Amino acid sequence: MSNSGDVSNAPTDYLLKVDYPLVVPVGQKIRIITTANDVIHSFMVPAFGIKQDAIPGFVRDTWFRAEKVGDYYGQCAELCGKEHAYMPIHVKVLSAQDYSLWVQTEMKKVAAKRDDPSRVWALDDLAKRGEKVYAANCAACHQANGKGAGSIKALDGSAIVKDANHALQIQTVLHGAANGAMPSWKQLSDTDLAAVISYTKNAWSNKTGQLVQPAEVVAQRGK
Ligand code: HEC
Ligand SMILES: [Cu+2]
Repeated sequence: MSNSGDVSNAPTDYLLKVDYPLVVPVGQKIRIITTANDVIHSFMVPAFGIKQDAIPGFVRDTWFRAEKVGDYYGQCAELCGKEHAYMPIHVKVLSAQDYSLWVQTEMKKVAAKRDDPSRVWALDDLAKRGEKVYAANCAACHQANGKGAGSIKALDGSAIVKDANHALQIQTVLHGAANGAMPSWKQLSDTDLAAVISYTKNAWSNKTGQLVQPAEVVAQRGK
């Protein structure tokens, strides 16, 4: 093929496809919370008129309400490094009915993977699992070294994390804090929550030896 510069046959979603799009219901106000763990990025979706910097050490928010179902694309809008061209954003807007179907399907997938919350764990096994939960969900804000940044509080040395009374930490992780700047994690399983809490209680300089079993998380959910 000649290099004529003709792009009329190029796919319209070139470099815009992602593995897991952001799925939202149509007509609802959606709040986006941004931060970053390396350099400044920017969350931009032109069709919704939103562009919000994602800044290490800061938690920022923006919102949109999609008026029509469909697939919408955006890209990182801050020149952030050599991979800048490969930070696509894909928002999939579904009707209320399709959205609740999607939620049900995802909940079933999660439930299928869920462990028995009455299992009693040894600290080593639970903390090992918690390290993975931490890397996947918490490190973007609190950093791999637990030091946080700016308004994102450090977990290394935190009085709440080291407290021998586990209730406050479990409640903080379940319900979030600071008006959502620390998000609620109640969608994680009891075992994953017990694991990540036990991990933070023993990682870095927090060598408390404390262990939080999934049953404690179950009990705190009801409070
Ligand atoms: C979007 C950023 C973000 C993510 C992701 C996040 N946190 Fe936080 N977290 C915060 C912020 C901001 C605070 C401080 C809230 C405040 O000002 O009280 C905080 C506070 C906390 C605290 C209280 C610390 C203290 O000493 O007051 C705990 C415990 C905590 N987070 C645990 C977690 C765990 C566990 C995860 C992962 C499952 C997690 N966080 C994911 C932003 C985040
Ligand atoms: Cu970027």
